[in-house]
This record gives sequence, C-alpha cells and structure tokens, in this order.
Amino acid sequence: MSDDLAHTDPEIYSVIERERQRQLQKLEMIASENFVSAAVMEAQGSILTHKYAEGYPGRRYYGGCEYVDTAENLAISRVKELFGAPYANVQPHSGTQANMAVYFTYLKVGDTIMGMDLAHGGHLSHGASVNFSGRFFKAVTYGVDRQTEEIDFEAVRELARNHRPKMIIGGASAYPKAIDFSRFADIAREVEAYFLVDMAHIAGLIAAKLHPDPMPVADFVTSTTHKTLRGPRGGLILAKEAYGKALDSQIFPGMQGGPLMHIIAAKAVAFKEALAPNFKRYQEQIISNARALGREFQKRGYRLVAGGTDTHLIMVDLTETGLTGKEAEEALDLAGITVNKNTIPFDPRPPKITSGIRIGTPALTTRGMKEEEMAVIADLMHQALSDIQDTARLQRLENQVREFCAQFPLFAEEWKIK
Ligand code: DSN
Repeated sequence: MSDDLAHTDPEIYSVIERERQRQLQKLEMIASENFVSAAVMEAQGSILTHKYAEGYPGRRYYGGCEYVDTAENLAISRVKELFGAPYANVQPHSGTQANMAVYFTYLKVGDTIMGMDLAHGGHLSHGASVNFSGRFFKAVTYGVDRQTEEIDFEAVRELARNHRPKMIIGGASAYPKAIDFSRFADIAREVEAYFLVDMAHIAGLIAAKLHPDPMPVADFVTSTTHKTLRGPRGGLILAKEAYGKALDSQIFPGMQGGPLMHIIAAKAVAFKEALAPNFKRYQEQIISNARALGREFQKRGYRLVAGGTDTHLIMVDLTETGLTGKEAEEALDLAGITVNKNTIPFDPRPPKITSGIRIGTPALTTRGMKEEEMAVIADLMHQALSDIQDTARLQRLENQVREFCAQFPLFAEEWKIK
C-alpha cells in the first residue's frame, strides 16, 4: 500500500484538499496573507526539513551541514542586498520571535518600550498587555490623531519625553498610510532610545522602494517573510553590523534551537524573486489595487480610515452601515470573500466585535487581478453587506465569486505579472 498522504492520513489529506479548494474558490483579502510561488513551495516542502543545523553557517553543532550552509548563506546575502542591510539573521521562526530577540538582547525585564497601540493598528508584540512584550516590559503606547487618523508625531515626541522609553517601535499591522520612519528616528535620538522598525506588513513595498526605507534610520529592522514579501511563513532580523554578534547569540542559543533549514532555503528563493525586476511591478500593482479598491468603496458610500491608503491595505469604517466588523466578516465569508474584522481608531467596540474590517490586496494581486477586478470585488462586497440577513443573496454571491475566481488560476507552475 502506498505511503502517500492520501493513504497514510486521509483526514489530514482531506483538510489540505478542502483548504486548497477554499483558497481557489474564495477571494483572499486578509492583508497579511499571500500565495507563494511554486518555487518557494517546493523549497519549503523539501527534504531540507530533515536536517539539524544548530549554529550558523561554518560553525554548526552538527556534521553534514555543507549544503544547508550554502542555503543559509544565500538567504543572508540576498536579503542584505534586497534591503541594503549590513547584517541579517534569517533564522527567526516568526516575526514575533524576531522582535523578542531584539528586546531580549537590548532590554532588561521591566524596561520601558513604546509601540503603536494595538487598537490603533499596532501589533501584539509591540507591547500589548496580553503578550510577552507587555508582560515583561513596561509598555507605553502611541496612537493616531483623532482627526487625521494618522500617526501623531508630536504626541509621540511628548510621550517619549515623558516616559523616556529604552526602545521605540515603529511599524503596524492595520495602518493604511506610509510611515515616515525618520520622524521616529529623530524622537528616538532625542530620548536616547533604540529604534526598532517592524516592517512585516510592508516589507515587499520597502524592498521595491515604494515606501520610506527604515534601514538607514533604524537600529534594528524585523519582519515576517510571508506577507507582501511573498515568501514562506517565517521571520528575519536586519541591523547595523555592530549589533549582529549579540543578536545571533540571542536567536541561537538564546531563544531557538535548530533552525528550519527548509524554510530558510525557501526564504532564499523568495529573496531571489524579490530581487528580480518584475517584483517592483508586482508591488506597484498591490498598491494600485488597494487604492482602486478604496476608491470603489468610497464611491459606494463607505468611510475609509485615514481617508485612503499608501500601502497594500484599506481599513473600512462600518459605523454608518450599522454593521459591526464581526457581522461583516461573517456575511462576506458566506459570500466567498475572506477578510478580518478589525478595530478602527477610537473604536467603541471590543476587538472581538469591532466597527471595521481590514482589507488587503497582496493575495489578489498575486492571482493576477488588477484595478478593473477591484471594481467588481467592491461591488460584490457591497451587495453582500447591503443585506446580511438575505442568505439566498449571499449564496448567489458565493457562486458568482467562485466563477470569478475560476478566471484567475492560483496554483500555476509559474508566477508571472503581465
Ligand atoms: N497576525 C498578523 C496580521 O494579520 O497582521 C500580524 O502578525
């Protein structure tokens, strides 16, 4: 009898096949998700998963590392070239672990950190009270201005002067506007704080030089590799050379054991793809699609947080529609459209309900969709949100979405932006 997955474990086989159909037949609009190339998937699913390689290239604690050393060296040199970084560590298993490594290297438990408020678009690992970052460190959070819904740098400066944080964190997970990292860097210098940028969401845009670059102004830059950057699920750290030795020791042996060599090889592939000339075109299309989608929503009477977007995502305020984010997420899901509910700045509703939804375009763009498709999608979403009780309509929309998706094959052998 065959030992392939379908025979060995039909339950998990079925999970994967059903998930494959979900990804094929629905519109994937979660801003932090993307679809990797066949080449990235091949490296990620490769026999490199068998190899233990604790340590770093050329100085491992195991024999037989000569080939995985090459993979890790390629990943490091490519990501350094991509972002103009003097130092890189590609071993963090996730973005949060990359942040953890920076904190644990340069802070003591109880030190003050200052990151963006989760409720204003920040990230759990930037000091949220439920996260290790808010439990081990004293977190002070900044937010956006009530009127502009953009980061209020004067308020950030005031807060920094009052609290003298040891580290300031720039970066967000639900913020549609470009972030001027040099303004944070000025404030960090003034209060003698380290400056960390977590570019996870916008790494692809930065690689394509379509967003202000944190590298020249930050002490440390962390990221995930699977969002706009379109690599395998994982993390990385970039920094000035002087920080490298301590960060390396913090990742291993400080926090992690064996690196995931199959993932590191897949990161190397993704970095190579990001260095190719068509990557910039792809990132431009991600932003153009987000802008087009935003305009289409505005035409249909929806309010966008901060009035629009410079990035890969829009935040839609549903207050005027009378719907909560939770209701919208559920209705859209029935219509074959996947988004996530999200608090909007100064949201009166809790995070499990919310008054908004976050919508991203990376995955749609990977699928080959452009501005004209954004108009169709906005219309489908508007129809779904117009009467969320009308289950027959939602069912009809789901069929329409499925037919629409069929025009954009997903798991093609090759990924090409035309
Ligand atoms: N959970 C991710 C997001 O959706 O933005 C960030 O880690």
